[in-house]
Amino acid sequence: MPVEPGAQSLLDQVAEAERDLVDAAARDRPDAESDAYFDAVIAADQKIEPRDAMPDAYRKTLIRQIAQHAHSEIIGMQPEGNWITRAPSLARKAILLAKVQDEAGHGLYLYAAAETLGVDRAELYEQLLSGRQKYSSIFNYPTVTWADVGAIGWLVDGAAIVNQVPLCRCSYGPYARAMIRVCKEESFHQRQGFQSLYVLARGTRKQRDMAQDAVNRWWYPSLAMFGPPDGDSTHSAQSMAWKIKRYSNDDLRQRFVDMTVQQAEVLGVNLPDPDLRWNEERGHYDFTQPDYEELMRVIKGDGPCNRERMANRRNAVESGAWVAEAASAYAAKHNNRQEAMA
Ligand code: FAQ
Repeated sequence: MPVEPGAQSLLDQVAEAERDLVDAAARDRPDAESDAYFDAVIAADQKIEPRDAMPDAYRKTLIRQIAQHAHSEIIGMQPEGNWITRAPSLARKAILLAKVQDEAGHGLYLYAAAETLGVDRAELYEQLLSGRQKYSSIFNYPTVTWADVGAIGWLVDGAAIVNQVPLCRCSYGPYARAMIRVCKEESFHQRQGFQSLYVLARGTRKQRDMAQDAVNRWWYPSLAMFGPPDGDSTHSAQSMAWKIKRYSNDDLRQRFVDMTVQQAEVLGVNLPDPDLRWNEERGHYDFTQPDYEELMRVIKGDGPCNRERMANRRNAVESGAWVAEAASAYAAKHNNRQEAMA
């Protein structure tokens, strides 16, 4: 659309004023290569981007956490993937397939976010397979009945959301942005789990027992997902100072309990904790802590399904190597053609 003559000069003036503002901001801002810039960005609650200088320890912490998170998403496909062939209806199968595919997608965004910190995805896979990097303890528990799929959606995705919504405000831009989409999808996952359990909890006696049994088995492992208690958490204080983590492990665990008690009432299932009760003074529910010694054993590789999960992962890498090679060859050919045309 043509611009009227008077309007053009106004637009030029606005553009010039904007340029002045940007120049002034650049003059006042410390050099993006400097430590002062990093400190100023963190203090102002802004985002650190891949091109910015950052302390080595900040970079290492992010690589550790984002890689562990990415590994959790892809290993996390296994417990529910176990039920895709046995879902009780076509609709449930389609929903479960979509959910498990979403987890793969989350892994991909997260590996991509980790790569912006200068590590190679292949290196991260290698560290997972060699046991040097971990994945969430929760995925080392078995899915023995169909109700476990509902309990994972409701409790595990529910816990994941409580932990991950604050990560949308993490100080590292690529991680924070990846978490926005992940959280939207996890929220849908949580609702489908709730809905699936809701149906079972209103079914036959056997279905109701199955739903309750699944909740009994997933409750404490879900509480343990939030990590060790604050007093034993090695990384929390520094990660909170850097605004990677926004809340401590115990604060998030409490938030999850407070939210879940009311949902259990709507579902009509019992949470397996005789000491769970509202504490008027604290304004929170009191609850029994999970077994943190068990959490440490599971993290170190000695949970009910650790060996099986890693064996499946290794097998997927080996038997799928030809697909990865073909995809890389195709991408290289496509790039070469694009470059030749350019
Ligand atoms: N499992 O000092 P802290 C999902 C380790 S995704 C294993 O408190 P930090 C979606 C910790 O790494 C679930 N290891 O550590 C889904 C550290 O070990 P290191 C994954 C654990 O990092 C749903 C040591 O203990 N979510 O569910 C665990 O400050 C359904 C000391 O702990 C994320 O990764 C654990 N539970 O806090 C998919 C979220 N807890 O490295 C499929 C991002 C602690 O010193 C189906 N991560 N450790 O040897 C985080 O928010 C944090 O990393 C925490 C741990 C909160 C997990």
